[in-house]
Amino acid sequence: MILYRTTDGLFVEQDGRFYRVFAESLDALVVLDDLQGFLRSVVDQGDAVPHVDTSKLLAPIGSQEVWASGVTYYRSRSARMEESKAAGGGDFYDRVYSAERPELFFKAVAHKVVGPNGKVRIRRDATWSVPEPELTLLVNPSAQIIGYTIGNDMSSRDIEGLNPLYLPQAKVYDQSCSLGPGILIRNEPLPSSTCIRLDILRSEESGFSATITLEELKRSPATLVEYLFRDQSFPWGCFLLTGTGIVPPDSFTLQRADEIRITIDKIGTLVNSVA
Ligand code: DO4
Ligand code: MG
Repeated sequence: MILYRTTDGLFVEQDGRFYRVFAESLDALVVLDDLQGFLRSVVDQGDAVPHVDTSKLLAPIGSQEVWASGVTYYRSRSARMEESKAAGGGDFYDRVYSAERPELFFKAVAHKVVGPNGKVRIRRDATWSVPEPELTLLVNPSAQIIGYTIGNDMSSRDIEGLNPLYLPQAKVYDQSCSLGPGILIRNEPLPSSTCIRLDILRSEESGFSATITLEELKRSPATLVEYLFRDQSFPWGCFLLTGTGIVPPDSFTLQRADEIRITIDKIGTLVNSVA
């Protein structure tokens, strides 16, 4: 089942049919003890609506904070070691990749998040920007993973590479994160064969494409969530991006009007352009 938020309200999709979800907000659903069971009853009891206007999709977020994990794939470790080598920061990335404690950082609140077909931004003071396509967990206030969506952790690699302490500036700014198109509501983990695909189109032609599977994710989603909830509460739940395993070559930087398409099996495709 996939939950969508639109300007016309909330809808759940099952087997290609859409059902209206009568709930005050996404927040009211995330705090339920059994969201999957609740939505199943909506599908079982409700009449399907004839049509949902996908041009009205919104980012599937309410009052949740968005957090992100770092250096959870070998490719991210190597790319970051290289970009921060001159600044003497390279060793940090190898150490965090091998450490027991993961890297977790604050990424966004709703007003910095862009939805499906919206425009993500590159910083005006950055010269080297990339999208980071990441499986994203929806976690309820009891620290249970209740859903999965697609996240784009937009990153300014030149700023991050200057000094690891500049990470918040490289990562957190207006329109630096996108989420969507909907949330796959699922209590069970996703299979390790789950594929994440990134396509970047420039002038409607392929600029960069790559895929990776969850088999290469070094830490389990459950472990990432366990660390995030240590000494920290989330009354409305939270989103947690699980890190990127795809990094374009160093010669690549995003440009205005590029189109970013991120596809994850069972969830869908998140499409954004660059403002
Ligand atoms: O350590 C810097 C950020 C890492 C990150 O965002 C990632 O690996 O996805
Ligand atoms: Mg990232």
